[in-house]
Amino acid sequence: MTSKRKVAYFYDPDIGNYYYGPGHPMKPHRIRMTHSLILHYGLHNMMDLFIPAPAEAEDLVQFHDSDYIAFLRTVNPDNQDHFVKQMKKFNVGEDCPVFNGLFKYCQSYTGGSVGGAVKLNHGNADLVINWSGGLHHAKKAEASGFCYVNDIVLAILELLKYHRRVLYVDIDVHHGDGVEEAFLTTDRVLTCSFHKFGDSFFPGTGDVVNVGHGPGKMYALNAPLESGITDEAYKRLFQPVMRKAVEVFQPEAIVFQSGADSLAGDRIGLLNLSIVGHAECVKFMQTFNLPMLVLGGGGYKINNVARCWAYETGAILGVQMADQLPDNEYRDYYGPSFRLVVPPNGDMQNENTGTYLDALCKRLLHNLSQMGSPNSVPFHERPPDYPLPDSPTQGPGDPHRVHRLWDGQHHGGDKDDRDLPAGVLRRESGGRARVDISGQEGDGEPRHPSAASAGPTPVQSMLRSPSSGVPNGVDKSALPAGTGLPPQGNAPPGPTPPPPI
Ligand code: V1D
Ligand code: CA
Repeated sequence: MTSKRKVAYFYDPDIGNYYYGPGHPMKPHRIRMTHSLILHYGLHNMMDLFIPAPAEAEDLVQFHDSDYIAFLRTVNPDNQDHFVKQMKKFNVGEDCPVFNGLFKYCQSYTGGSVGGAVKLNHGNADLVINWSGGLHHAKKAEASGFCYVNDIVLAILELLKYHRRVLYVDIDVHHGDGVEEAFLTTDRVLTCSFHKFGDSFFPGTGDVVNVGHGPGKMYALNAPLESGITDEAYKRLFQPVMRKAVEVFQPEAIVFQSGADSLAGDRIGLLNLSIVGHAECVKFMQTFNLPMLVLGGGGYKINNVARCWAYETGAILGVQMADQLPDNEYRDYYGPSFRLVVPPNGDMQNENTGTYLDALCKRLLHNLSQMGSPNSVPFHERPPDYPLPDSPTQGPGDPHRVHRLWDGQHHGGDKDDRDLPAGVLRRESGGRARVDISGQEGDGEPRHPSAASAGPTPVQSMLRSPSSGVPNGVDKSALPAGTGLPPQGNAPPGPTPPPPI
């Protein structure tokens, strides 16, 4: 049943060239490795492939501060010494370094996520995958945890133009703090994060008692975990909580952050999930048959990240994949097993006791029961879409808009007799945009891009007054009418105390 859904996949052939620097755990090369497996398993034949259109500064300021975006656009490794004060202010440094092409990187991964949301909004896809997205820590005016621009917040804002309620699910080992914070006071987004919590584990937020504020109270759900959780234990918590979340919140779209640092053996994460257990989560969310955006996130053992996201692409498409990895240009990364599925660590202790997980599950189900039922207030007005090429908002003075297609450029590929969605360019077969499965030559080490970011162009602030009722950087004008004031849900008159944990 799930395999009949129309799946769109965003991939930028340049993404693997961005390089955070020596010793940094975040390696965009893992996205290229994932893509290579997807191609060599033949999964690309079952999806519509798109190159993301870069998100422009004016799009990024729908969430972020304009001076922060202007800084990201301007700073580069050669001039960063002139930006010492701003780097401190915007938390750019060790975790979030300045590297060549930084702004283009942000434009690319964000373009995939927002372009994916546009596709879902227009019914041009039922499910969209962007493995380069999912950078859940970025704040309104601050980089954090390897994340600069929060593509997830921007994609959810886009989905909210067409969908009353969006469910956000985050299985990265870290708390999805940037997304939670952005929507902390609205009842139109339910954020749910499962994460390792305690022992100063980054970012240190996401305790079970943090449930949201004001109209958004009970619309933030946090599942703090101890180290070593297994597939079986995770499933026992994840499935009932997500089933209940969908039942009471009645989302019209789902955004799923599939961070692969929750896998066993990750260089930073401390959980013990297998690829099969990880994929069970995305498959479970797919059973609700709602428009769904599937994003990447963390993941620092890059061969396992590529295995995991390729396996999940197959799972989404309903394909049973051979365990023997197909030959591919990154073969050397996958030895000695050369298998798709790697077992979890049998020696690792699951520090989450049955008693703890039962109490946590009960507490989360209780929190969800406090949400009240959503009402069905219709949309009165819808904010404009991102402009399409023939949009009247594209003046001659706006060169960025001329060739801009928000839902990406078609990769070409083998589907020569496919009906193309309206407004999507098709490139010539064998043309520049055709997928090159040969990958990069040489030793497989990421190349350092030389692309310099654009010059210092000030970004016009599109943010309205902060008294909008949707704080934390979310521009109320970007949300459909009624957001934030008053809440949509029919919350019960008074909360009942939660069960102990
Ligand atoms: F080990 C490192 C080497 C070089 C640079 C950074 C790191 C590193 C490892 N872990 N940085 C971290 C985490 N940072 C700290 C800092 C210490 N300071 C007080 C904070 O503990 C950040 C971990 C980020 C995880 C990102 C993510 O996996 O959640 C993610 N999701 O989507 C994209 C990334
Ligand atoms: Ca998480």
